[in-house]
Amino acid sequence: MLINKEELKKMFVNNVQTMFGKGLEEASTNNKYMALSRVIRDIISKNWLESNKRYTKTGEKQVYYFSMEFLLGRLLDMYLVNGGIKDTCQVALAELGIDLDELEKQESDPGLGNGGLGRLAACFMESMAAVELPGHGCGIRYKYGLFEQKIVDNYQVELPDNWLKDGYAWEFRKPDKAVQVRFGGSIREEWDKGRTRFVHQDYEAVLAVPYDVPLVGYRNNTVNTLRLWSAEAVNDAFDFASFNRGEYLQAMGYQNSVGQISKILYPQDDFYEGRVLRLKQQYFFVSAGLQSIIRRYKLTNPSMKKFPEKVAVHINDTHPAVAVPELMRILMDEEGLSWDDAWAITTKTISYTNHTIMPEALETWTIDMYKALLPRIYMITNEINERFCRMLWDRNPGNWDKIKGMAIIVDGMVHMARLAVVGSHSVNGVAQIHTDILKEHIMRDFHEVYPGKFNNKTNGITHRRWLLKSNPQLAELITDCIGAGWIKRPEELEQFADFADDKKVQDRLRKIKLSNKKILAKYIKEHTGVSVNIHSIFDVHIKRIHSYKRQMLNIFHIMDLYNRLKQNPDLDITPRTYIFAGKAAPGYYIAKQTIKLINVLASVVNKDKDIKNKLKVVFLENYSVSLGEMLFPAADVSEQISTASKEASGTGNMKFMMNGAITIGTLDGANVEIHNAVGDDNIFIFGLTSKEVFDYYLYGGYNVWHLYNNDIRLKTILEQLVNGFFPYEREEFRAIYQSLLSNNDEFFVLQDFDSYAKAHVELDQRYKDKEKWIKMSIQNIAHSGIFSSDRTICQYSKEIWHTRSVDICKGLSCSKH
Ligand code: 26Q
Repeated sequence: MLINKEELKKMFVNNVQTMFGKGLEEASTNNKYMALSRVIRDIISKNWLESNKRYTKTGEKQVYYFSMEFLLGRLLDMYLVNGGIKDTCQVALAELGIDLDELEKQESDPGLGNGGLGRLAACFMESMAAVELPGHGCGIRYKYGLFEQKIVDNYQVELPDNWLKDGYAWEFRKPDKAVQVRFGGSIREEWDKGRTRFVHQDYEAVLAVPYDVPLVGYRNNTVNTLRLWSAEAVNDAFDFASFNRGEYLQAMGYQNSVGQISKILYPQDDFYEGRVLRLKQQYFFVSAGLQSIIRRYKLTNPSMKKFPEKVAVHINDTHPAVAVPELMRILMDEEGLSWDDAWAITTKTISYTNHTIMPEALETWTIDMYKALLPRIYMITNEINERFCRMLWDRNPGNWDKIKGMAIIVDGMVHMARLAVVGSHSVNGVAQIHTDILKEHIMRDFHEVYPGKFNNKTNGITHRRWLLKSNPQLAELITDCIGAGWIKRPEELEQFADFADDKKVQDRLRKIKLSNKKILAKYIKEHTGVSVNIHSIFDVHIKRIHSYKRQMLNIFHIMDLYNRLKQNPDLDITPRTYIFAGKAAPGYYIAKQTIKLINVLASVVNKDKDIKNKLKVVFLENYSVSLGEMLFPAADVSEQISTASKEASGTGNMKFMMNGAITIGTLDGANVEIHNAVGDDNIFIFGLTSKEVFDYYLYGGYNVWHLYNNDIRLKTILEQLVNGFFPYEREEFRAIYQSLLSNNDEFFVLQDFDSYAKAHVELDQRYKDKEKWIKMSIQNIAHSGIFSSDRTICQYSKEIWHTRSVDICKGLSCSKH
């Protein structure tokens, strides 16, 4: 993006005047932020227009990434960095006596996602623009994003996330591009020129209005689009005559119910509840998205034949899986295609990523609900199911059990993952081990039928947000060593390994880490009142709170350390600061109790003089993208300790590694690949393998009481949960105690405790060798390039979407990856 300093100043001051009627002196920080964002918005729109024109002119294949969640993070700084105008902007503002950092903090951090899946979508958007791929997002403009978390009396309290209250600087409302989405009613069949026509009647129409957010590529001219749909009332959606007859309440009821659709993001992740509003949200944005894609396609293409050559639709988990029957509906009912032609186009167009193997996350809808809300979509889904089951029958005549286990509609339920597999040409997992588990366990039967559909695409993160933007000092050090090529070609980070033995580089890296820890320590003091020692090990565990992610294992280990320090205050350990952050789903009792336990434990440990400040525990409230940007650069240790086989990939693990933290983790998700990348010496691996976990589930043989009775550390810790050890109600943590002991410790917390504790001892010893540690840190950074989402996106592009492979992808798709 091109702008010089003086021009920028002029536009900025002018905006302050015209937008707020104020001079610079009177303008508030927020006024100034709004004025600056207007300048940037204007600059971006020029390139945006150009990109769209280019796409139309060249007619190249477009990718549409459908996702219920986009966890974008703040955008101003990314726009400046990617646009190459950050320095200009910083200097221009400084000359006006304004600190850019202060303005940037004014931006709300839109929480339109729960966690990994939503953040992955946002990283993908950034990378697609960076590698000049015509890739756009399609999602929902929730009025309220993921709740704001407050800790009150040690407990999580949820507050609404009103991110739009001051207006959002980066969205462009496009009312002329609105489309209608229809719910309910019934289907009438009519004969028309020798074929059946399906007429949807008595439906309720909703207007889907798009809000577009520009996605700016790194120092190129690409600006892609994230289109978020908002639900509004259609003026003529109900009969005004009946309104006049006094059915005022009914009319108002309609207005209200429409508003609900895009009002709130469901706050569960990896847990499914069959709520009709959720299905409504799904169909709402999928239908609106597909209608607008087809409208655009038809501007330059006379027939639907070439649709799969021009359009790829990717569905982020099964949440947008109604895209399969919806595309069929549009192709058949609106474009007049036959079933077979429509089916060929649909399956060639759609591809699907699976993000979880947790059975409780799999989406299924009751037939009654699905049919009542989406009558035509139900008919089509039913037909897809019948044809699929017939095919299965031909392959396995008489094998009802097998067919039942695979049918899309069975026992009164519609299975969305099965619909997604059958209706797409590609199914991918998000890390090698996860894809293997899909193929061998969860989707084994499907893999047998469609072996060619299954493939792996290990997740990635955008190194421009998670390193260049959030750790500018480290970025500068790397650039000083290996040049700036890594920003466009992250595989070049590898060259940083050549500096592992360089004393000056080691020293600079140490200082950078310390300075990032200082910033975090200040934040911790301000937000929790706890003073932490910046020379202690910053051991960070940040992610959604979930039993399978095993925050409990970390807590138990801290409790054991505390118990040992109480017995022997001179115990030779490096001082540690344990930092937690993460949200629990509001209805997930054990997860909320886990947060409470961390906070209660923190209150015991932090004020105990006996342990001589060797241990501190903090829980930071309201984990978000912005908080993550402060935490990853300040971490020494990255906790990635899920029960093996349960974490599909994880992406926080990659953010830590890229910022030089050392992983302590199980062989789960992408930890396996991180381990391969850095080697045994640069990571601490412990615990059961996924095979061992599966074997326990299959053959039994695990008895939690055995461990309870034979390991005094575990017995002590567990009893401390219920014996009044914590200065809280004695029975407060009974549920956690029970969940472990009565359910035979479903996630093997006790089983992995000993090897986890040993890994920590090893880690502690290694940390004492300052030089060894910093070398490990350099190795981690240097090998993090393959975890850039640029690499991931290039693989999707080449192997799934078959979109133009641009130059920049060349180095990234080498056989090594
Ligand atoms: C489904 C139905 C109803 C309500 C909510 C949901 C729902 C919402 C969000 C189900 C799942 C999610 C999110 C899942 C998720 O974030 N999975 C994570 O995806 C990451 C990106 O691939 C992986 O790195 C993580 O391992 C995986 O847990």
